[in-house]
Amino acid sequence: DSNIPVTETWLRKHRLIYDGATRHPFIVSIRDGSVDFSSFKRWLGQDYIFVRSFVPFVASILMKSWKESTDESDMEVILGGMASLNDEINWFKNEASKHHVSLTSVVPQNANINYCRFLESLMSSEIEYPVAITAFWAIESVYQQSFAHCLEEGNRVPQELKETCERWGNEGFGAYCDSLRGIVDLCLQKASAEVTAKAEVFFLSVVEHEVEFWNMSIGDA
Ligand code: HMH
Repeated sequence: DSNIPVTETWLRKHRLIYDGATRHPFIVSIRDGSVDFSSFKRWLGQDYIFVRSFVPFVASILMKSWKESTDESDMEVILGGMASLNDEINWFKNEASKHHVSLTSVVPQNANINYCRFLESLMSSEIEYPVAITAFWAIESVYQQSFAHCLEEGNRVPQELKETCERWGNEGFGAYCDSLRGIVDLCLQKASAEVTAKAEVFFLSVVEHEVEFWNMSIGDA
């Protein structure tokens, strides 16, 4: 049915894989309060490195939207994402000092290196805008859904981790992810079957990288 948005068909088709990322044992442990704080600190240091690579990736999408998008408002959504990354970097620095994590001495782990390399491959001018924006949406929405899950009714998130969950689980971030999803669906409505198939492959790659990233955080990779 062509009335069903592409992202909806993917989420139905790949539900189990997707839930593997948004309901990962690390996330479940934050939600139920059993989280190991050394895992949280490891995640914090590694994610700071990731976010630093994420900035140029988002910049590359901004460039692609300027060149390839047919909708002017795309740029504003992406620009808003960049602005929140600026806050995010400061938040990481502040959070790291609270938890006595030295960000300058964090050594990137394999899962992180691989994920950053993947981001870099997506910055190539050969990657079409619909494909890149699909990956961008998937990256943001896995975090949004993971941390929103932590905040659901009956959670036992430790006080020290509430702010982290709020950062990605808040309603504003949810609305931003919905905007990205809308852009993806519109782009893919107009895209060729080939580009759409490629976007689906990258969507799945993002989900796999996210699972590996959580695995690394719990020290299981
Ligand atoms: C690994 N995925 C990872 N880190 C993040 N900060 C996000 C997604 C969302 O910005």
